[in-house]
Amino acid sequence: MKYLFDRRGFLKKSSLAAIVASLGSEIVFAEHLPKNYIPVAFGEKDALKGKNANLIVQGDRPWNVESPLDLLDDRVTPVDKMFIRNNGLIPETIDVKTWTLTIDGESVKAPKTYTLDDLKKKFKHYTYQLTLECGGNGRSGYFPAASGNQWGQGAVHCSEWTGVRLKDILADVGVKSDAVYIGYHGKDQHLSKDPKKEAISRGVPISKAMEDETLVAWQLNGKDIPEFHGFPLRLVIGGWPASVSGKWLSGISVRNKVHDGAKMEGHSYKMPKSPVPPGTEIPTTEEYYKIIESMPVKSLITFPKTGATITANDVLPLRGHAWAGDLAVKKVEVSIDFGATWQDCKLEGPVNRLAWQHWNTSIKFPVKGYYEVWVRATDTKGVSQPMVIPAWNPGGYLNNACERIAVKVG
Ligand SMILES: Nc1nc2c(c(=O)[nH]1)N[C@H]1C(S)=C(S)[C@@H](COP(=O)(O)O)O[C@H]1N2
Ligand SMILES: [Mo]
Repeated sequence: MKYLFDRRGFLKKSSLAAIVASLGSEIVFAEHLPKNYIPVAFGEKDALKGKNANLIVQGDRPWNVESPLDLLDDRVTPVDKMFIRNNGLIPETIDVKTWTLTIDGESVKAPKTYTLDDLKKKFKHYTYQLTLECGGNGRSGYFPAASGNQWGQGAVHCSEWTGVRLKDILADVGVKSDAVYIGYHGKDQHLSKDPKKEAISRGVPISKAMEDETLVAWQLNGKDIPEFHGFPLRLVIGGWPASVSGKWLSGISVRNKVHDGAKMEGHSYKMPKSPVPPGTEIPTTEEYYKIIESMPVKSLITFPKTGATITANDVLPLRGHAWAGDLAVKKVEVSIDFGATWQDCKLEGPVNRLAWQHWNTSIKFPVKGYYEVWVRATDTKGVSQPMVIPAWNPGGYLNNACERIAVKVG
């Protein structure tokens, strides 16, 4: 259907007859179609195709889709239940045969380009389960509302990624001693469709880039990465805001300064260095803000769903996951008395570093009535989740308050 659009992607009025032909029906009120308007039927592909019907749509341009917590019950998140966070529009055409990854930047000895085949043949393959949580997960808990997707707590997944280590690629390219940061480049388009603008181009310090678990991946849960999650190649970095895991990966720049790509500026993915009163804006300079690195400790109840009803004397099984950015979780507790007392849960170790951990317990309720179950995780440094919403911040990031569900015992 390419011929319907001009060079900048705008619909040509003259193509109305062609549109009608490909829609297979007349456009009623076509005379009211604004100039350059793209009918929804010709918009982006449907991100919900093949996805679980209960996902929550935050928006469709760009596509942002959240997982209700009970859908996150699997130990390894299946593709159909994974949240989607796009900043731009997915690439229109993807040719796996000609797809390349170019490593460049001030701090490489010489730029080098790899085909997908080169990557697969040249370097050892690794598979890791990695927790990717959007930095803005939980944003809807902040008041006054911070701008951005009003995520509940479902912008997180822990799936299994297969690829090669970024550090092996960087060793092959040759990195200079002044390297401090890497930044990724993806083939998705900016919402404006201006080819000079990137939708997002973020990165991490070179030390994080060089970790064993930092992958350049082509598989998700044992199959090709699906289109909306970055097909055919993706940078995957667990434990940090998922925005550093670049989808549709075509380039990595090794920088001699903090990467300055799209969404590294302003207060994007940054926290104030000291707390600010709710609703205030502060200058977006380094003096006031720091870039978010490792994500804070957090836990979810994925079974049962909030609102569960059980009969008196029944024992309620409870389970979920917990994670703590670069650290591990050492304790998960639940409370049924609004935080007055806590009971320890069974907690498994992670399958590998940076994978979420599973917890479970069962609870007997003393009498009939309304209860809330609260869950609280503590990381290996002894830091626990707050029971109330943590410090308000202009970007609405890092809300790791205890998750709570309602339970009725009747
Ligand atoms: N190229 C590219 N990579 C991207 C994004 C994007 O819009 N474009 N979104 C980022 C953000 S903000 C998040 S939270 C994760 C979401 O990953 P998912 O859609 O696979 O769940 O991808 C990150 N990588
Ligand atoms: Mo994100």
